Amino acid sequence: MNDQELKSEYDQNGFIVVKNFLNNQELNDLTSHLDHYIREVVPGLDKEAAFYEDPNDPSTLKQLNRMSSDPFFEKYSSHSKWKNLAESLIGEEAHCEFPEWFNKPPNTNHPTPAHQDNYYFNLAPPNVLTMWLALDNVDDENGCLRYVPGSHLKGKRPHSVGKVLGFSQGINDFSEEDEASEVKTHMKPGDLAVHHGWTIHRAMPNQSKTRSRRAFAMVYKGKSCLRDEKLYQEYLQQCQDQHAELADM
Ligand SMILES: O=C(O)CCC(=O)C(=O)O
Repeated sequence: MNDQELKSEYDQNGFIVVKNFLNNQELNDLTSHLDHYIREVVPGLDKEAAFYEDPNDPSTLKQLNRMSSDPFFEKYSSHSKWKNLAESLIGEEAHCEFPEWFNKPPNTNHPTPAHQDNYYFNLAPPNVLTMWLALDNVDDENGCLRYVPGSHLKGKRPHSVGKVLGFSQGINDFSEEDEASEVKTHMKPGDLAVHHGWTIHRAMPNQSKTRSRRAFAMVYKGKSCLRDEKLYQEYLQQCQDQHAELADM
């Protein structure tokens, strides 16, 4: 598919999947830097930047936020292959503040609640998207992403604070109708899913005993996006409250 066809699918469904977005060499380059970062840098990060399923077990690392403190990843966020696709889909100049990394380690039981990313970002106009690159084979068993097609055209849905660290809020009126229309994205390492800031998505827990479900992600925001500071500060407060509550459990 060319960029125009991808954009037309993105505009209609609110998400696209690009098979083999990275070739083997590009993927190896990225994964070797990720391995190095996880081995050398992550052990020294504070608990806002690295989330563990079990804080006493490093093998349960599940999420890395704000990876731009590392020179490789700071530069990677303006990688032309990613930025060009993001700008073509958004329709204007866009930039990424920091890369992120998501995992569902084997033998863990955390779902990704149904949510809309722009509920967290609070940007208007909502010219924002998330690019999510599979680093493992991703399928029903290990918790593939599930999208509600067209949901980006229907605006914001109500969310409430939940108990999944890293996903402070989930949609509280997720319906049977939403579930019936969901599309599951089965992916291979190097495949890319891209979703709009209002697209409803979620993922089931990883039910595999042996396979992880790792992904590298970058959020691109259009030049014209402005953040609603009041709503954003409320969101940050809710994250802090959730962290305090989970620490007490
Ligand atoms: O990796 C996941 O399960 C969720 C990722 C996600 O919600 C996102 O990148 O917007």
